[in-house]
Amino acid sequence: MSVPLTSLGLVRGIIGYFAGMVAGMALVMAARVALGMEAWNPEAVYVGGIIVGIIAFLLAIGAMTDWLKWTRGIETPMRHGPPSGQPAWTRYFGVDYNHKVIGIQYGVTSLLLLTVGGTFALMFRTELAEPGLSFLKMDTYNVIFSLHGWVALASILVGVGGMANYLVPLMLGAEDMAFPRLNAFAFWIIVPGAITLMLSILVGGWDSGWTAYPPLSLKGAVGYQFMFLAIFAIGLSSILGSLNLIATIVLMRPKGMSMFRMPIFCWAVLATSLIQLTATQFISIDFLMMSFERSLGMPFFMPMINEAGVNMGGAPLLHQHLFWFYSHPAVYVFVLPGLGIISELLPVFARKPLFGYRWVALSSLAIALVGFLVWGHHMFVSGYQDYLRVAFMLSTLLVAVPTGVKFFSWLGTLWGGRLTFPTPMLFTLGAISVFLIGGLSGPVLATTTTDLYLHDTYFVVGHFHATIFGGFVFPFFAAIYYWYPKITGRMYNEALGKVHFYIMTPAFWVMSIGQMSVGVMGMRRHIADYDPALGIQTGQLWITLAGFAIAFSILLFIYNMFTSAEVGAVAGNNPWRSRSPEWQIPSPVPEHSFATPIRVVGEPYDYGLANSSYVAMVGAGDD
Ligand code: HEM
Ligand SMILES: [Cu+2]
Repeated sequence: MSVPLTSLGLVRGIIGYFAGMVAGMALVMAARVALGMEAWNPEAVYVGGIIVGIIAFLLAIGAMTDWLKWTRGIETPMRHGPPSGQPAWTRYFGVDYNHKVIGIQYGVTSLLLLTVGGTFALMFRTELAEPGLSFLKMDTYNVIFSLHGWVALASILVGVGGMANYLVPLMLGAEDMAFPRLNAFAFWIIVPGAITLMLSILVGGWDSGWTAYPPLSLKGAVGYQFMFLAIFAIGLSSILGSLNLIATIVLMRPKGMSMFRMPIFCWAVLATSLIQLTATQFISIDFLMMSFERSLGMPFFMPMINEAGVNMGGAPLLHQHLFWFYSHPAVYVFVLPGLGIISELLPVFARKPLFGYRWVALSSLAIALVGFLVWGHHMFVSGYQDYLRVAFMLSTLLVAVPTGVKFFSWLGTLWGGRLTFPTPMLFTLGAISVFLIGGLSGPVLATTTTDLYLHDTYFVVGHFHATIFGGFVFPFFAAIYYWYPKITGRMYNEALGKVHFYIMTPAFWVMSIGQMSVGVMGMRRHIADYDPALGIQTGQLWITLAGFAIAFSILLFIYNMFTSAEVGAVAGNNPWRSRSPEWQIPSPVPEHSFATPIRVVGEPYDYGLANSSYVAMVGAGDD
């Protein structure tokens, strides 16, 4: 069936975005002329364009249509299924309220961003493979590594949203999220955000790295405005999405599912959402203030010392505090859901109960809480008061306790289990190994004395790539392989999955341990070149080669996902013999997931216990 392009919401949204951008720019220019100012001022004019562009995208795609109807008293019945008269695939390219569709939209967007962010990485890693500047100019290098940072982080946030949206309602036996329209809105605002982020390249880019420290971020090209507002849009998505998830988890559990009988992934999502709901405001307001300082001349961050020596302006350190008050807790947003996936999958593939369920559940909350007390460990060299260093060092080291709880639980679950090793299990074990490398490098950085040397070196780069790959990327792949049969009804190609794993995991070890080593030997982060005298060429080359190997293995994964959807063996309802609700219904999951309500009648992870079950389907005539 041929589908006119404009019947796809996404196409209408993109047209709306650019039309809105032009209109917004014209509006600001007209206002400036009316106020007697020169019409063209890139800072102000682009800001107007971006804001109107993002709103126009959402209007054009229809993400606010129902709400606007409500303001006029018009009823809007819930839509189900693909748009009438169109093939089923089109629903993925427009506003759809079904959480499973939205989950896939998030997931695919995440993989797209991962590919784009990864491509940037391969570009600057090629530059770093040998000393001297080979093909990038210094300015371009800065723009590319900066973009790599935020695009990759956006990919993670979106991937987290994908797992949570797809899985949480299914794990609760619920038909959908608490607020389906808000759910669609929270997804679709990411798209104009991501477009805005990419457009920054056309106007000079931005070159500070994702942390955007002033004064550089206040002085650089107008591309900064695109980044600030893009992150604001994506942040709004985080806030709205997390609100929705909290409401769903708290209010929509089935009969018999007390909090301590939820699938453990739901605990991870709850903790994550609490962070997102409360911390995201700080980076949002911070980036908005940056934007205002640049476009309206409000001095929040740039000091202005007058003749009397008095600062009439702002404080650059204020940005660091606001930024890290979000961005430290945010690192747990990146990893808690993935750690939840690890805890979710291990019992299935070990055929044993999850060791210390309650402790694992509470450790997620504890990590979320302590995560708010440690932001100053990013600022040991910022020049703040000495006593703060001690406080932040100690609070940071405290994080090891709840994280350790998770590790012990994983080991306890594996101990004496009847283990099998299909691809999802391999990625789960790979995740633990990688997260361990990252986790162990944390306390080295958290100790002020060592951090004074290691700050801003490649050691930090190695640290956070290992935590993020162990806490998100590996578990994300585990999750995709694991739920692939549930989503598509077919099995992925196991041999290809294993090849993906056996290339990516050792390559990753080489990459992150290599990054840490060259860091200790003196390689600075964020720098396009290095002195051959450091003796790190071999290390740099290995890191680059490992990066390419990882990228290659991910291409295999994408190929596997595409082809297996057509030719994979039919999976059946429950190929992994899981006890979780989503595996008790057909694959692929029908439009209205559960034909009858479910009731929880036992513990979630009593694998290997005779005659125990977790959920029962409530048939007609039951209570
Ligand atoms: C849980 C997973 C973790 C993630 C996802 C993570 C992520 C990150 C990221 C992204 C950065 C770099 C920020 C930047 O761009 O400057 C970083 C730096 C840092 N991390 Fe972690 N981290 C994790 C665990 C830990 C742990 C367990 C500790 C300590 C016990 C720790 C201590 C630090 C310190 C002190 C820095 C600052 C280093 C510096 O810039 O000098 N991290 N981490
Ligand atoms: Cu931190």
